[in-house]
Amino acid sequence: MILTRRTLMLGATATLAGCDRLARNPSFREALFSAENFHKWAQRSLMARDALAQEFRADQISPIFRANGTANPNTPAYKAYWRNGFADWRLKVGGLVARPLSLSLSQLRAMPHREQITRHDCVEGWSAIGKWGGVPLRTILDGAGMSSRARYIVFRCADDMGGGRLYYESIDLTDAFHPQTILAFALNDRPLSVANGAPLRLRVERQLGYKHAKYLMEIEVTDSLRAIGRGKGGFWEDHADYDWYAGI
Ligand SMILES: Nc1nc2c(c(=O)[nH]1)N[C@H]1C(S)=C(S)[C@@H](COP(=O)(O)O)O[C@H]1N2
Ligand SMILES: [Mo]
Repeated sequence: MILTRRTLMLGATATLAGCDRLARNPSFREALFSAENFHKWAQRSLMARDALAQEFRADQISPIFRANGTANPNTPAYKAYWRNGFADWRLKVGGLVARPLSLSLSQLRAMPHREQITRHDCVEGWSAIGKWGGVPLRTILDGAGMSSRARYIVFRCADDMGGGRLYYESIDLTDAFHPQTILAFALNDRPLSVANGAPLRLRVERQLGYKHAKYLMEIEVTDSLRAIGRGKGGFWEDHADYDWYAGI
């Protein structure tokens, strides 16, 4: 609930006070921040979704960037990748694209990249500041050539959340093209550790921690989230009613 108020207060204007009241109602809230309806609300609310997240100074970096959720996928497939330094790992990019891609870590590292010192906010109530290095998601999507039907980017991960259900998340094209949305392979000038999502994880700086998919395996460009998991666009959205839009 606090989360939703924060989202509304930071993202919108005083004219949304009535909306804020409504947003405390759980079923209205679920509708408002679902993938299906969020864009309609955002368009009407003058919400500046292209604004940059705050960046910090190097001396503000947290001494330890704690790990949350999966800290090691520990599957036979992931262990095999890890054992040889992720040399055989590939990021697949597919779905509604002209040119499906399969990118190695060294190919990703050779692309133009970006560094940013940002604060990660987890819904469970902790934050950490870290310096991330990686390739803008936009560069990858431009390389693959998205169809004009594209509406969402789905991220599929290597970790099993139980019963063979792998972690997944999704964002819309506004966040996909945001300049601070990167596929990060470095944290605090070191290769990403297993705990923090090696070899590659999403940083989507205008949203809460659970949107930042770790252990990336596959990116799928799609026009609908209906066929992904249970249809709400992410593992926690499907299994714990988290909002699909988790703006901060
Ligand atoms: N694949 C995967 N990505 C994930 C998670 C996870 O369990 N698996 N947890 C999420 C949550 S809730 C948070 S807060 C961040 C934690 O990132 P960190 O471990 O680098 O702190 O990763 C997010 N991405
Ligand atoms: Mo989180």
